[in-house]
Amino acid sequence: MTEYKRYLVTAALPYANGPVHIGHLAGVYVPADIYVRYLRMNKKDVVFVCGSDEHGVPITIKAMKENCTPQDIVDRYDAIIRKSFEEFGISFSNYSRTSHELHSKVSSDFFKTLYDKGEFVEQTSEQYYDEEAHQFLADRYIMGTCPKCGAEGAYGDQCEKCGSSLSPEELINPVSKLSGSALVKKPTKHWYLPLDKHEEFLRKWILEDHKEWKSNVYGQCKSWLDSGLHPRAVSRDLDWGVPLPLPNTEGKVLYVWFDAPIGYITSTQECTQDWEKYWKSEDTKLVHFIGKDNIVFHCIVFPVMLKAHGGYILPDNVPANEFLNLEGDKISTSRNWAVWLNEYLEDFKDQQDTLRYVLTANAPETKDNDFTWKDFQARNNNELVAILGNFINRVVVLTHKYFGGKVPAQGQLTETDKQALQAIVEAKENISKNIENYRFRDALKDAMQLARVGNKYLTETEPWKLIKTDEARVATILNVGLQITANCGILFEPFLPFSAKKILKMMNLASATWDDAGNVNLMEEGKEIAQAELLFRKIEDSEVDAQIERLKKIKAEQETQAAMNAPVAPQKETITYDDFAKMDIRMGTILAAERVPKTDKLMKLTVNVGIDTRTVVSGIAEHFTPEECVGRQVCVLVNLKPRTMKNIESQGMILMAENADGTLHFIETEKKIKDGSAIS
Ligand code: B3M
Ligand code: ZN
Repeated sequence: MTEYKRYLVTAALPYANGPVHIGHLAGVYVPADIYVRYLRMNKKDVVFVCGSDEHGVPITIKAMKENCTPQDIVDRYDAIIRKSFEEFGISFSNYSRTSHELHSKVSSDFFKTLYDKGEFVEQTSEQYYDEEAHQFLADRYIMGTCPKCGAEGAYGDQCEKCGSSLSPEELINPVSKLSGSALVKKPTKHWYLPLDKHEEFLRKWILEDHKEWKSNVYGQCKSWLDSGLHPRAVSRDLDWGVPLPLPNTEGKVLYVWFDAPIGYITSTQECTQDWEKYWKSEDTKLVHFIGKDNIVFHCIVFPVMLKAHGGYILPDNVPANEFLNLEGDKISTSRNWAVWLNEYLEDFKDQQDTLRYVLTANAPETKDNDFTWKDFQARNNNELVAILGNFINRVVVLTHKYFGGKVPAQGQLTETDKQALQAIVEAKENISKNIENYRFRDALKDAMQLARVGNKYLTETEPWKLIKTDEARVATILNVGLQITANCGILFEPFLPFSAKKILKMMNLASATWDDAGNVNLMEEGKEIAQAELLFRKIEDSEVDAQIERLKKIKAEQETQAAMNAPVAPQKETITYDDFAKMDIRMGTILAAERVPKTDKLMKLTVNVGIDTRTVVSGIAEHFTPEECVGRQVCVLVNLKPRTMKNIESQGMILMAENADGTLHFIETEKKIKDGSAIS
C-alpha cells in the first residue's frame, strides 16, 4: 500500500447548459465534499477541483434555439451553478471553466504532446453533413424513421420508441434536427485515440490491481473491456470548443470529452503553482467523483490519455454513484423533471443541510434510488429535528438553566454514562472507516447513531426530574450530554457543515479537528457555552404538498406535450357519400348517468336525442364521473343496431375524440343547440 502524502480530489465538471439539480448533488458533489471535508479535518493536504464543462454540441444547439452565442449560454449557467455550489457548501479549492483561456492552452498542449508522440490514428470517413446549417452533425442531431420499429423521429444514436441503439447509417430518410433538411455525406478527417492498443494495460490496471473498486464501477469496466475496445475520435467538426492545434484543421475542435477531463488539470493549475506535485507524484492519491454515466471516460479514456502523455498519475479510485430518481421517475433536464438547487433554496431558505442530509441518507451508492418529498419531510422531522436537534437543544438549554451556561462537573460515572460516552469513540471509528471506503450513507448513519444515543440517554436519565433532589447527578448527565454534543459538532462537519458550525459555536469551540473527536473530555469543567441556536425546523405538510403539486403540474404539461407530438393514425380506406349518409348522427343531452356495476369502463347514460329519451351504454367510465356527464350535450349515433351489454340494452353510441395519450373527450358544438339536430 502506498503511503499517500496528499490528495487530489475531482468532481465531474457539470455541463453549463442548465442549473444543477438534486441528482447531481447526491451522486457527485455531496459525496466528494464529505470526503474532502473529512480529509481536511484530518489535516491532510488536499486539492479539490471542479469547473463548468462549457463545450459540446448541446450548448451550441441551445444557443441556436435562443438566438444567442454559446458563450452567452455558458456565462448564464456557470454563474447559476457556481452560486448553487457555494450556497450548498461544496468546498472546492477551485472552480474553473473550460472556456477559460488557460484551459484552451492546457488542453491543446496536451493534445499536441499526444500527437507528437504518435499516439493518435488519423482517419478520413464519410459523415452526414447539413448543407443548410453548414455543419457536420452529431448522431443525436440526425433524425429519421427507425429501421427496427418504423417509428418516426428516431435519433441517429437511438430510437426512443423501441429502445434500439442505432447508428445514423441505419435510419430511413435521415434529416437534420437542426434545419429539417435532407443530409449529404462528405468526407472528413479525424484523430482517434486507439483505446484497443491499451487494452492489456487496462485489464491489468483495473481488473487485477483495482479489485477494491465499487462493484458497479468494476463491473462496468469489465464489461467494456470484455466486449473489446475501439479507437475513439477525439476531434469534432464544430465551431465551438478548443480549436485543434494542428495546421489546416479549421472548423475542427477537440471533442468535449477530450478537453473536459483535462479541465481538472487546468483547475488545479489555476489554484496552485505547485500543481505538478498533485498530478505527477506517485504519493498523491487521485480520486474522481462522478456519476455512473461517466465511468468509461474516467476509468478507461482519461487514464489512457494520461498514460499516453506520460508523467501523470492515475486515479486510485473512482467511486461512481448510480442515479437518483425523483418521485419514481428519471430526473431529466429537458423534461424539467428535477428539483433545481437554486429553486430549492427559495422555498427552503437556509435549509441546505436538510437536503445534504436527505441526499446522503438516500444516496444512490449501490443502486438507483428515489427522492420523494414525503421522505424528505420525514427525515427532516423525525431525524434531524426530533433526534439531533432535540438532543442538542435540550443539553444546551438545561446547561444554561441549571448551571449558568458552564460545563458542570463530571461525578461518578454509572454504567449508562459510560455506555453513552463509549458511543462517541465508536462513532468516530465507524465514521472514519466508512468515509475512507466511500460509504457515505453508512458513515452518516454512524454519526446519527451518536445523536440517537445522546437523545435516548437524556430521555432515560430525565435530568429535569432529578434537579430538585440530586444536582450532582444532573451535573454528570449534562456533562456527558455536552461531550456528546461537542463530538457531534466535529463528526457531523463533513455531512452537515452549516449545522456543525452552529453546534461548535454553541460549545464555544473555535476550531476543532478530527483528532479532537473521540475525546470524552472535550468539554472541560467550567467552560462557558453559548446560547442555544435553532438547528433544524419542522417542515409542514403544506410545504411538501406544494412541491408535489408543482411536480404534478409539470407531469401533466409534459403528457399533453407528448400527446400533441405523437403521430396520428393513418387515414382509413375510402368510402362513398352513401356509406356516410347511412349514419344518423344527432345532438343529444345526457339527463342521467350511472356507472354499470362490476365494470370499470361502462357508464349507463340516459340521453334525450330529440326523437326520444333513450339508454346508451358508453365506455367512458374511466374518464368521467357521472356528475361530469350529466347536463352535457353530446353527439350520438342514433341508428346503430341496439346491443345488450351487462343486461342493459344500449340504443346508440356517443361519439368521442381520443387523444394520443388515450384520454377521451366529448365533441361539443360551440353553443348549445336543439336536441335532435342532425350532424352531417
Ligand atoms: N460534463 C457531466 C455529465 O456527463 C460531464 C462530466 C465531465 S467530467 C470531465 O453530466
Ligand atoms: Zn424503433
